[in-house]
Formats: sequence, C-alpha cells, structure tokens
Amino acid sequence: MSAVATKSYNASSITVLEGLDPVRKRPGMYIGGTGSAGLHHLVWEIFDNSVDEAMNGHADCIEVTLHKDGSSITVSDNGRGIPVDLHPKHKKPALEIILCTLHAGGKFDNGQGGNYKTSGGLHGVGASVVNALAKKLVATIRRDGYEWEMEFRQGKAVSKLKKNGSARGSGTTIFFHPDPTIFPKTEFNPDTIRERLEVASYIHKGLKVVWNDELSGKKEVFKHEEGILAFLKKILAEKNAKPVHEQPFVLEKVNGVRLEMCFSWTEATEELLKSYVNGIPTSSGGTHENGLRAGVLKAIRNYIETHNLTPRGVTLAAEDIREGVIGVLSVFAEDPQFQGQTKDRLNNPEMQSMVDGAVRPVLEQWLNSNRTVAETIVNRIIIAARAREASRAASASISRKTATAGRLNLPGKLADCSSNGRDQSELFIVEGDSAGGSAKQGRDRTTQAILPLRGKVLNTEGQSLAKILENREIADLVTALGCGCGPDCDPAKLRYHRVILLADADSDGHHITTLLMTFIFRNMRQLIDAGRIFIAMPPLYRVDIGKETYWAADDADKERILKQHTRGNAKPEITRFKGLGEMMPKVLWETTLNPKTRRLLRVEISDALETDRVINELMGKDASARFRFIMERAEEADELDV
Ligand code: 0RA
Repeated sequence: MSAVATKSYNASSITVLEGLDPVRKRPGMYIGGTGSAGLHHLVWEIFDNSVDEAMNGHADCIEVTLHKDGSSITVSDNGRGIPVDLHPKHKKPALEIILCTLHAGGKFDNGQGGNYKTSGGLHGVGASVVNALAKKLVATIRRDGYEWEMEFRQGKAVSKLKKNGSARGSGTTIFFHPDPTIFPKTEFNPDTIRERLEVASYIHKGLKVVWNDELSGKKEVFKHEEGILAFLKKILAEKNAKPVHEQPFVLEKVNGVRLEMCFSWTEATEELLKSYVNGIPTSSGGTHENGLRAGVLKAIRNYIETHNLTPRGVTLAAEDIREGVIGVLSVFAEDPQFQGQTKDRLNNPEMQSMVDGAVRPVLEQWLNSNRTVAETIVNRIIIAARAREASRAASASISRKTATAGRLNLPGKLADCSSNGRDQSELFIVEGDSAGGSAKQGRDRTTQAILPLRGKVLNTEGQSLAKILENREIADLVTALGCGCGPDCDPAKLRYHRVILLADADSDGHHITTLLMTFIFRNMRQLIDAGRIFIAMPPLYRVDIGKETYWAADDADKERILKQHTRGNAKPEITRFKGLGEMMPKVLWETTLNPKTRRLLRVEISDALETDRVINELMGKDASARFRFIMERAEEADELDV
C-alpha cells in the first residue's frame, strides 16, 4: 500500500458537535434499517474506519473477531490509534467526541483534505452511529506508549478514559454488542462477514485481514499482494472459465479518481463483472460498470476497424464483444450515491465517463502492443457473433423435423408424429402412462403425437410463470408445443395443428382437464383464441346390442342409446370403462382418436372476463366446483365434427 500524505490531526481539528439522539430515534436513516443488513452495517462502519486508516498508510493489519455469543464483535487495527488527548474547548478526550458525536471526525470536511476521503458506508457515518446503537461498546487504544480504555452504553460514556498501563506500538480496538432494543435480532451471520473481509483483502492489496470466528473456532488470514488480480484468478478457477489469452488486462489508476480493474476474455458464455465502490459490492452495477462496458466496446471496435479485421457476413453486437468477459472493477468515490432497493447500484453520473475515459485508451494501447492476444480476442468475438446469428437462424426455422433430429430438447416421453407438415398434425395430451400407452398404440402415428402426463397437474392459478415452469409436466408441455408461453406465446409457432386434451370421462379426468385449461387460459390464451385447443370425448360406456356396438359419452348418452336401439328381447350388454388405460388401443382409435368417428369439443372463450372471474374463484377450492365449471365450459364450447 502506498502512504498518502495527510495533514496532522488532533483533537482541535474536530469542530462539529451533535448528540446521538437522532440516531437512536431513527436508526434507519443512518444504517438503512434494523434488519440483518442494518445489523451488519455496524460491522462495516467499524471495519471501514480501520480500512481507511490502512489506506492512508498507517495500518497494515485488521483483525475481526466474532465472539462466541454470535452477537458481539471486536475490530482491531494497528493504525495510529484514535487520539485520546483532551479537546481544548470541550475538555473531553477526542476519543469520546469521536464516538459520542454525530458527524465528528475528519470524515466530512471534504475539500479540506480530511482523513476519510473515500470511506465506504451507506451514509458515510462512522463509529458514533455504531456506538449509539450498541448496548455496550469498549474502545481500547494503544498510543504514545500507553493503552487507554473507555466504555460506552447506548452511545453514552459510562467510564472515564482509563490509562491501563504502558503498551508498545499503536492501534485501535473496538468491541461492541448491538442494542437488542433497536435490533430485533442481534446474531451476526459469519458467512456474510467473512465474505466482506475476504473481498476487502483483494481490493486493498497487501492488507492483512484476519477473520477470527469464535463460533466455529476457525481463524483465517486473507492477504493478497496481487490484489484484485488474485481475485480474478480465483473467480476464473471457481467458474472453471478458461481464458483465451494468458495475461488478463490490468488497469490501475491513482491520479484523479482511484480505480482498478482487470478482466479476461474466456471460453465461458456468460459475462461476469464483479464491481465495488469503496470496497462495497455493487451487485446491480451502475455508472462505473456502464463506463467500463462502453470503454471496452469502443476500444475493441476501434481496434477491429483500424486493423481491418471486420468479419464478412456478420455484424458484431455489443453482446458478442462482452461474451465470456470475466473481471473485477474497483473504484473509489468521495461521495458515492447508491440506488435501488438494496442500495447496490452506483448512481454517480461522473463515474461513467471517468471509467470509460480511463479504460478505452489503455485497453487500445494494450491490444496494439499485444497483437497475438488481440487477434485471439477478436477471433473469440467473431465466433460469438457467428454462433449468435446461427442460433437465431435455427430458432427461426424450427420445424418438427429439426426438433425430432434432437436439436430441440423435446421431452423424452413425447411420442411425436412422423409427418413434418403441421396441417393435419395433432398433439394429444394424455393423463397417465397406461392411457398414454394405449394412445400410442392406437393412434395414427403419421399425424398424431402423444404426450403422457404423470399424476396430477399443478394448479397454476395465481402462480408466477417462472414458478409454474419449474413443474416438470408443464415445462414438458410447453416444450412439446414449441410456441412459447406468457406474452411470447405465438400460435404461428405451434408445432401441431390441433392440441387435444384427452382425459378419462370421470371426475378425476375432468379435474385434470380443468387444471390444464387453467394453465392454458392464463399463459397460452393465444392458442384458445386461435381455435387450436380441443377437448376429446372418450366414451364412458360400451353398449353391445345384438351384433351392434355403441359408445356412450355419459349416462344420458347411454340411456338414449338403450331407448333407441333395444328391440325385442335382445339383452343389451353394458361395459363401463374405468379409464382410458383399460381400453384396447383399437377401441380408443375408433371412439376417440379417429378423426372420422370421434367427437371433439373446440374450446372457445365466450366471455373472457367471466372466465377470468370463474377461474379465479374456483381454482384452489374443492374439486367438485372445478368439475362443474369445466362441464359448463365444455357445453358452451362448439361441438365440432372433424
Ligand atoms: C482520528 C484521527 C486520527 C486517527 C483516527 C481518528 C483513527 C480512527 C480509527 C478508527 C478505527 N481505527 C482508527 N484509527 C485511527 C489521526 C491521529 C493522528 O494524527 O495521530
């Protein structure tokens, strides 16, 4: 770490005095909230102070201890030690003023060369906020040959500054226990703290950070002379991402705004950028990330242009240039403005042009002086562009043929039809494996495909599409249909001419049909509007009278047949089907599958608003209600002979 000259600092530099009452009244204003994030913010505040002391060249080791109770922390550094001399006007030790006064310390006198130019922290508040929100805080200072100690409760001194005896070296040790009357839960998460400390050790190269977790009894030392470059190497190894060039691009800028970055183009297909502002992770990016992307884009485009490397037949998109880039970006800002729900996006507008302007010329220079590396990177980018265009072309021309050739991951249980033409093709969605088996055997395999669904279908009402698609049966259905779902559902892409729901003629079967219709109505409504969804009408009874065989869809149908066809003393023979699986494949063909003899209902929505209301009301209630609903719908639907 390089030492930075600072003005000398003692108790007389401290001018602004304000009590800590506002902090206890409205903790959220100072630490963002009193939940887990706010609780951990206390640790960051204290730790960041020590980091600042190290960044200013006065400390090189920080130790953080999580004590056995899980709720108390000690942060210790080997810096100069917080001053303990008496303030000439207030006649109090500087330590007390720093810890008991809001906005005390050099942190806020920006422009006057204050000590805390680029400290982290959500609102730039310091140790006094932690003190205010602590049930107990003990500061132990080594300075001027002695050890000093002072104790506080809820931000108020409860002891005088004590001189403990002579001591070597210097440093600050802060022990604190969050106030349970402020924080509903005072237990710290060891992993959260560990991660933050490790990142800090990468961002501040050479800084030794000791993590002492008394809960698990583990002690770790983080120290990286290579800084974020070591971080990048670790990420590459973890992600198993193979760089396409040996040395990462590295940029370190200390004049003006402090900024560091390193990145590599890898064989990975994702883009991964870990960014930090003053050591605080910015998971949602922000202006500094945007600047980096813009700068890289311009540098690469410029290099390609000046060296006449523009490929023929493809256009290079920004996403091609960024594909596989893995890197770390660390910037330091005097007054970081964070945005977003979790305050993890940097919003300082000047950062964009700053980072852009820093990276562009240096990256271009780097490419020009590493021509083989540059060539490899440009090739990688062109390959990305070709792959992207090829996959777009492929998805645009998806037909059943390419799909069955295995290029589209069709569900294994789908028995597809052999014809490629969509005109007469049909997909039967069948409940259960055994029914699926009969249907597979009984169907016309040139035009009829079978997708068996296992067990009960998920009730999708009120669930997000993302959640719904986690369900295997639904996901398989969506894949088999090939037309997308949600707002993207496009009937023109449907892989079949008709989609036919085929379930048992009993209430269980109706229930399944209802669940499927709920999903389709909510997420593939376009298919219903396009008239592509049908319900099959398998028979419930077989009625044999003499030499004739009749099929009845329900009891009323059966009665009608008996009345019409029973003559003399020929005794009718009635068979009730327990399920589709019981039906001989040939029978299933004749009664339900054969377009010449079957009956189909086309599903139509006569009143969308009403349908919406009914589905909303019924789904999640008892099955009989759903059953009635689907029967009513079925009758409303046009009967259709195909
Ligand atoms: C005020 C003035 C000086 C140092 C510090 C505060 C200081 C604060 C913290 C917080 C954690 N570790 C710290 N180390 C130092 C400068 C004192 C001088 O000029 O000697």
